[in-house]
Amino acid sequence: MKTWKSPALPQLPGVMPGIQLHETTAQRVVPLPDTEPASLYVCGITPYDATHIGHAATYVAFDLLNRAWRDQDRTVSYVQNVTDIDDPLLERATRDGVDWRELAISQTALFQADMVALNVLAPDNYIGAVEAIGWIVPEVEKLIAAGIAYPVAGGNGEPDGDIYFSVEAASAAAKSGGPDSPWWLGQISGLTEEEMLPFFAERGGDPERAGKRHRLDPLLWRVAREGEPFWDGSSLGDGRPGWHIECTVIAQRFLPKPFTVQGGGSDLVFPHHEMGAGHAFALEHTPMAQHYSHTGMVGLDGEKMSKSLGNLVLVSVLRAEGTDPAAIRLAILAHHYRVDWFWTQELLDDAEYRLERWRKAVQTAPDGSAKPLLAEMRAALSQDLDAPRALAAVDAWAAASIAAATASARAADGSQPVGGVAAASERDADLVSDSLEALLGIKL
Ligand code: 5CA
Ligand code: ZN
Repeated sequence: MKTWKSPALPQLPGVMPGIQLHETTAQRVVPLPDTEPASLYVCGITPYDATHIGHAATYVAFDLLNRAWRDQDRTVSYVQNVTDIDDPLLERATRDGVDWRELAISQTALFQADMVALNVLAPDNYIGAVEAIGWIVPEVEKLIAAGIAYPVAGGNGEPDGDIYFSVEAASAAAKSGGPDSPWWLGQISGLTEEEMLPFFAERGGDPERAGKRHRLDPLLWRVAREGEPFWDGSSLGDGRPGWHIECTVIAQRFLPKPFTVQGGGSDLVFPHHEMGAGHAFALEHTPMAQHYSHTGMVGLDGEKMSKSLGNLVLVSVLRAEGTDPAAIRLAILAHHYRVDWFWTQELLDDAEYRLERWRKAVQTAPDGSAKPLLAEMRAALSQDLDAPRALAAVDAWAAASIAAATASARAADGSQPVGGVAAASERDADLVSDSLEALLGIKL
């Protein structure tokens, strides 16, 4: 699928120090592996009702990582999917009486326009589930041949032949002699099976489906149903793929095995990233990713912002109302990516005020002030992408710049003695602008 266009980044003097990032499995902040290329897979949208502030916050968070890596002069390989066939998309299309393809195409286009407006760098490969079906089918066949996937008999209105992934067979196969990092159910999420069950049921799983070997076995291939779209599944029969296998196959096709960072919101830890890692290990005998990173959930009025609840603040609606997208980005960056937070109008007002102040301050950037600011921003971002700390450093710099400008204006009109005030410097102004653009994605 076509991806969007990224602007060239300004080159900054020096490089970002080694990046530390929280790791979900280890539950602590650790140094990121420095294998080349730096490779990133971030789970993309299911294209109905795109793009709410929660989505935007997740993509802005991993955009900070992308920018930090580029600031280290690393080669970055970034892949994102778009789940352009899945139950919730079909349900929405049916509810609204629209063609599911039209819905997916229009919402994907809207998402991409939002990403451009928010200055989120594009992935190198943007891949739809539908275009991946031809790659997924042979992988599911491979899992069946290995005894890790199995068909379920029909009944209760379900047809014969849906294919499921056996979490027990996969855990056993991985434990018996894989390399250092075998997968087992719970490796990524750290949850017990009892804790997994409600998440599994809530997030697309079917624990009660009759004929499964284990209640937590996830779907790999859903055979065609009356009135549902389907594709040729070769020996699997006509049908469509399950959710987790989509991301595993796309990631393994376009990125190293394992790749560096798997990203997404914390709602994806279980079952999506747990099962995706299980599929990856079963297929390739390597972990899916070296590092798992998850963002907090953004909410509205006390609840998680979600398409199913309908409590959404859409980026496209804010833009249509004339909101500066840089202010939306800045409102997001005011929160550490791992915390859960709630969107409010006040946050946007604060961000607009901050942006205005920075734009004013850069006109009188004091001589010699840019390099220390750049170092502070790099230090903050290299420590678990601490954007709020980077913003605080820019705020302090802006306050000093505005104070210096005020003092030199007073000196010029004779109301204050001359001396001790750094002159405004164009070189510093340029370096501050470039630093904000390259590291934070904020254009002054
Ligand atoms: N298509 C799947 C991933 S393969 C999916 O989860 N799509 S989504 O449209 O529901 O979400 C897209 C991305 O935004 C995911 O990474 C998800 O974890 C993240 N996300 C969804 N809701 C929120 C929220 N309220 N706050 C923060 N991130 C969110
Ligand atoms: Zn995914």
